[in-house]
This record gives sequence, structure tokens and C-alpha cells, in this order.
Amino acid sequence: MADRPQGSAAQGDNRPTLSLHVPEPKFRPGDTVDFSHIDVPEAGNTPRPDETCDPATMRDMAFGLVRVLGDDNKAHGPWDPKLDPDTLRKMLGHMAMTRAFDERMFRGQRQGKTSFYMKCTGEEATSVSASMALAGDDMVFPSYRQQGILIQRGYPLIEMINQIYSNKGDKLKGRQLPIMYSSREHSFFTISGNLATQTPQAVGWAMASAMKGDSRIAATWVGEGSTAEGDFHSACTFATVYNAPVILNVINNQWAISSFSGFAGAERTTFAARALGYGLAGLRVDGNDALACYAAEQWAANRARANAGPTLIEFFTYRAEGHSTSDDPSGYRSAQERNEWPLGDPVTRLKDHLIAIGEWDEDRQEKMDLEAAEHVKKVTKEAEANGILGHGLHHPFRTMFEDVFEELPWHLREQSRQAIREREIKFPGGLDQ
Ligand SMILES: Cc1ncc(C[n+]2csc(CCOP(=O)(O)OP(=O)(O)O)c2C)c(N)n1
Ligand SMILES: [Mg+2]
Repeated sequence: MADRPQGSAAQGDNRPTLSLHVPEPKFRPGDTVDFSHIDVPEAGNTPRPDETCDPATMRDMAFGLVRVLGDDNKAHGPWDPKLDPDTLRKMLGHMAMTRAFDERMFRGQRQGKTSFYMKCTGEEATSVSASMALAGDDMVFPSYRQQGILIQRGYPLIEMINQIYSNKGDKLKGRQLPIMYSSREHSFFTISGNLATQTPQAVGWAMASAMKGDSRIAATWVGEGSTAEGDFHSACTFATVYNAPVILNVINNQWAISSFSGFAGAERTTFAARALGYGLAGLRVDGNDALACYAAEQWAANRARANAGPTLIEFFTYRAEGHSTSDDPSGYRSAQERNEWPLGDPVTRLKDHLIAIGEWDEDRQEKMDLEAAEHVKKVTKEAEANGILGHGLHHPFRTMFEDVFEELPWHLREQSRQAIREREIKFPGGLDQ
């Protein structure tokens, strides 16, 4: 090797040549999928440690899988949150609404009404159920796939659609990529496209809450691929050092666009096991089991509220659809994966549970799905009156220079004048300036 120090060749002659391991997903397009290597423990078999316990005593939790809903569709074991049927129906309703919303917005993108959308199909429980286990004023720092939180918190759908269409009703004035919402009133931190930045922010917010003597905790959601970012590890360090009242939710949906979870370390250990190196409490949870998701988030919230420390939760799930409307997963993964996924579908499993306990039926489900679809359709029409992509009904062009600096610096004032002049020449007396 050219960069080898002189004189070292003789010494190294008998040593074996080194090589690297480059991860490769098990299945590619056209392959027959067999997920039998995934260990799925029986529901109800995992113990529920005390919420204030020493993380060292719950090491095994990072390698197991908390599951409540069994093959018989009944709830089992110590993690059963024992929610009443009304609450379960509400949970199902939020998940059904999230799915209906995703369907409509995906179609809207295909119809050219927006430039971009991201579905969370198959992952609804990880946001809806987890969010239900928090208080409405706990601060959440989500990634771009937790629209279920806003729906659960009652954020108006029209505000979401206005943002997706970047129209004149968009409270963020078209300054964010579609789906990167923000709502102070709903304690929902502005979504950032820069992966994992929300994790140290959540920890910092939680530390500030404790420093101020407040009682609100913080929770963040981050994709498994994004845990490879340095920010995530800084977040874990600060969280453990200062015992911050925070929950770090890692959504392991197996894929990071076209990179499989192996590139973030999944071949070596679990994502929940990241907790161990930091001395954090770590839980690994069936992310398609809405009751397990609720129970785990509630456990971590109680722990944080009791000042007993932060928790890292891995939600083991599957991204059933493409990464975004800009993605075509048929180019890199087997189409069979979705149907072969051993943990099923979260909406179907919760529905089947409600039916199994005599609190629901297929007709009511059909009605719920239909009503959700109709409601989203109606609100979409209302939002469309505020404008869609390319119809010019966006915030005035000149406003893009506003709101960043209290007083616009001279160079931006100059740029703004020039840009507005160019626009007047291009569209004389035309588009809103
Ligand atoms: C710092 C940074 N690096 C790369 C990207 C490009 N990017 C956007 S989404 C994504 C995949 C993230 O995957 P994961 O964290 O698993 O979340 P998921 O999309 O599966 O929910 C990548 C690489 C980015 N937005 N920011
Ligand atoms: Mg992912």
C-alpha cells in the first residue's frame, strides 16, 4: 500500500489480508421472502419491570419483544394496559383516520396537487398509541413519519393539508417541505428534514423542563437509519448524564429509503441495545401491536415523570409502503416482504382484538373507514379552495424575506429589492408580489 510506512513490509508479510463486511439485505426484488429468522416471542411472556428500576436489572428487555396481543387476538400478560373499550375504539379511529389521510394525500401528490408526501402505513401504532400514552402538553419532537401524533392530538386536518399544499392558508407560509408540520399549541416541535437533529433537541428541552421545575416531559421519534447519525449518540449521552425526563423512540421499520437496517447496525445487535452502552433503560417492542406500543410509552412516561430516568424504546415494525412519493421500493426490495411480515398489520390487529372481546364488528369497521375517507375528502376540498401546487394561491413572493431577522440585513434588503423587481418584469401587474 502506498501509504504504508517504509520498512514495515517485511514485518507484515505473514499477516492475513484484512477485509470489510458490507451488509446486504436478505431479500431483493423477485426473491422469495422467508422471515423465519425473526424471533417472535409469545404475547404476554415478557416481564414488566418496575418503572423506577436500575437499567442494569432490565438488560434482557433490549433483546426481547414486548407483545400484548396474541394470535387469539386477546390481550395477555403484565404489559396489558387494560384500556377500556371506548379508549380502544378511539385508538382504532385515530389509526384509521391516519391511514385514510395518507391515502388521500398520496393520491393528491400523484394528481399534482403537491410536490411531496410521506405515508406511515403499517407504523400507525407507533405514533397514535404512543402519543395516547403521553399527556397532551408533553413536548414531542417527531420525525416526518408521525402524522398520527397530530391526528391523535386533534390538530385540524385542514391545517395539515394547507401545509402540504403550501397554499395561502399554510401557517408556515410555504417555508417548509410539505409534511414538515409545526404546532406550538399542540406541543409538536417543528419537523426538520435534517435527520436526527430532533433527538438532542428533545433531550435539551427535557433538561430545560427539569431545570425550570416544570412537570412536562419530552418524547422524540427517530428512524432506525437515523440512529447512525452522531446527533442521536449525543442525545443519548446528555440524556443519561443528566437523567433527563425524555423518551427516545426509535422506529425500526427495517428500511432507510433503499438502505436496509443493517447499514445502521441491525446485523450486530438490536436498536434497543443501544441503551445499554449509555446506561439508559431500553425496551424492545412489537411496533405493530397497538397495546404494546401504548404500554411501553406509558412505562417510559411514568419513569420520566418520577425522575427515574430516560428510556430508549425500539419499536420493531415494517415500512409497508415506499419511503416517500419520490421513491419506488420495487427497485430494491422484494414485493413479498409486506405480506410476509411476521407481526401483521397494526390496524387489523387492533380491530380483531376489539372484535374478539365483543366490542366491535366488521360492519362498524367498514363504516368507520368510509366515514374517515369521506371526512378527509371533504376537508381536502376545503383546503383546495386555499390553493394547490402551481395555482399561484400561495403566500406573496415578497414574504420569503420576512420573519428570519428582526431587521433585514442590508444584503438581504438588496436581494429582496432585486428579486421583486425581476418578478415585476416577468409578470407585469400579474402574480401577487
Ligand atoms: C442528515 C441527513 N442525511 C440524509 C438525509 C436523506 N434522507 C432522508 S430520509 C432518509 C432515510 C431515513 O431512514 P430512517 O431513519 O430509517 O427513517 P424512515 O424513513 O425509515 O422513517 C435519508 C437518508 C437527510 N434528510 N438528512
Ligand atoms: Mg427506517
